[in-house]
Amino acid sequence: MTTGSVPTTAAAKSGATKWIGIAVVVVIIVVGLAYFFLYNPGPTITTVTVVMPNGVAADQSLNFQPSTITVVIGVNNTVVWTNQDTTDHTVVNATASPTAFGSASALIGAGKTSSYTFMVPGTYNYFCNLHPTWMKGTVIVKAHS
Ligand SMILES: [Cu+2]
Repeated sequence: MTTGSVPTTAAAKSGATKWIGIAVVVVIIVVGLAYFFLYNPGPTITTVTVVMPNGVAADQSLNFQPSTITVVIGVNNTVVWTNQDTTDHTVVNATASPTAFGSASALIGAGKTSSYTFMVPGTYNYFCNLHPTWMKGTVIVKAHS
């Protein structure tokens, strides 16, 4: 038994273990980054549905459902109004602010939809000009954080 050979072997084993550990960590990081950059699908933009419920043309207790929504640009800033009633309705921007949208002459027939994509942050009040006293809604548009 020679002095020095045992410590040298132990040091060699310790060094190999360390480098294997480092290699494993590097591989995990590289694979993780590759997965992130190759397969990250990016944000999924979804739509928000606002219903014009059945009976809203006559029943003044009904309204757009939900009557107030909050959307985020780049996330869910396309709003789809769905007419589930049996008669026409419209979506008209009440104040043309921050930007105008909708149309008093674009009737949304029974079973039809109309959509708008909001690109400017702000609070948009709108109404149905055929039933303006009780069909009133608000879309709050927020910038992406
Ligand atoms: Cu209406």
